[in-house]
Amino acid sequence: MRFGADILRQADLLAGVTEEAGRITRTYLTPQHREAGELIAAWMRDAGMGAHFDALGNVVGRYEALDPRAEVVLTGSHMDSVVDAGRYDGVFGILAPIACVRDLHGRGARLPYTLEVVAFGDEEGVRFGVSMIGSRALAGRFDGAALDRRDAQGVSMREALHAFGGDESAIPSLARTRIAAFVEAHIEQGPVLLDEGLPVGVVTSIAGGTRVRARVEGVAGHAGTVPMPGRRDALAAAAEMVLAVEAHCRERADTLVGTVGRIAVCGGGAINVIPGEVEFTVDLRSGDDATRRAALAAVERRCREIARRRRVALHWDAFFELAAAPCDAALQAQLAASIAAHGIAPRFLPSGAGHDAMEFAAVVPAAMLFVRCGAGGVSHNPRETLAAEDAEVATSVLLHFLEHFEPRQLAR
Ligand code: HGY
Ligand code: MN
Ligand code: MN
Repeated sequence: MRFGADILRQADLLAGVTEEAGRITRTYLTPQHREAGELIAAWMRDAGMGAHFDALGNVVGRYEALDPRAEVVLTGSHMDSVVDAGRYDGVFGILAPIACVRDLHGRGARLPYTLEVVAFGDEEGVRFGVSMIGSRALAGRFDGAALDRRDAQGVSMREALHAFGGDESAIPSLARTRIAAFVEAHIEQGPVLLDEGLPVGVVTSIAGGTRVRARVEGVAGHAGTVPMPGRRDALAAAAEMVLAVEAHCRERADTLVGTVGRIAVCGGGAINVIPGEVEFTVDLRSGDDATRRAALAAVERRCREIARRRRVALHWDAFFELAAAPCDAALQAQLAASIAAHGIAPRFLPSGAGHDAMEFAAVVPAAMLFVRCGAGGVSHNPRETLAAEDAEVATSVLLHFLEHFEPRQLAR
C-alpha cells in the first residue's frame, strides 16, 4: 500500500489536535488550528513542497512546475471540523494530494503546472457562523463583513485573526482567480458508494444552502401560576416551528433537506420558568437554488403563522447563503477517465454536503472526487470511517488525474 495506511495514520494524528478532550472539535483561529496547520505544513515540506500560513490562516503548499510561468492548479480541503466530528471530513482532501506530491517528488517527477495544496482554515463555520472563509478568499469572493462576526465569547473574527498572526490587509491578495482548475478530494459523507460497492465517485454538482438564525420572544413566567391558555411560551412555539421545518422538507424530500441543528433557551432556562426567549438555527439545502429560496420563504411563512397564533414574536435572520455549484464537465470526464484507468466503473453523483469547491466553481473550473466512507456513510459524527484500501484507491486515482491533467482541455 503506497498511500492509504499513511493517510489514516496522519488523520489519527490530526484527530488528536482538538479543543475538547475525548472528541474532535477544531475551529478557526484557535491554538488547535495553529497546531494542526503546523503538522500539515511539516508534511507538505517533507513531501517536497514549500509551505506557509497565509493571511487568513490557510496552509498553502506549492509543488512548482519546471516552468515558472506554468499555470497553477489548486487542490485541497479544510482542516477545521464540526463539533464532535469525524476524523476524515476535510482532512482526507488535504492528506491525499500531499501523498501524491510525495510520490511525484520521490520519483523526481514534476507536473506541467504548479500544484498548490491548500488546507483551508475554516469551511464549517462553527466558530463564527459564516463558513468557507478560506476558499471564499482564494476564490476572490471574501466578504469583509465576516470579520465583524463574533464567536460565543464575543471575540470578533478580526480580533481572532490578529491574535492568530493573520493579516486583514493582505486578504484581497489571496485571490486565485487565474488558476486553471480547483479539484477537491473528499469523503462522500453519504451511503451511495457504500451501497453500490464502489470505492470512488465523481461529483456532478454541490447543493446550495441557506443558514438562518431565528429568535422567538414570548413571555417568561411562573411555571406554577400561569394558566395554560394564557401562556406565550417561546420554547413550545419554537418546538412547533422546528417540526414545521421538518414537515416542509419531508413533503419535498426529493429536492430539499432541512435541519435545526441548534436550539437554546436564552439565559439557559430553568425547570420552573416558562421560557421567554429561545434561539434556534435552520440549515436549508437543495441542488436547485430556486427550490431552496422558495422553501426558505415558505418555511418562514409557516413559522410566522405559528408565532401569530401563539402570540410570540419571531425574528428571522437568513444570514448566510451558498449557491448550488455545478462541477466542470471536462474535469468530471478527466476524473472519470482516471477512475476507469483503475478498472473501476465511474459513478457520477451529486453532493448534498457543502464543500470548498463550491466557492471556486463560481470563478474557475472545479470538480470533486468522492471516496467511500463506511458506517452507513455517516459523517459529522465520530463514527465516520474510511478504509485504508479506499484511501489508497482514491489517492491513486487523484495522482493519475494530476499526472494526466491537461489545463488547455478546459473551456475557459
Ligand atoms: O455543512 C456542510 O455541508 C459542510 O460540512 N460544511
Ligand atoms: Mn463537514
Ligand atoms: Mn467537509
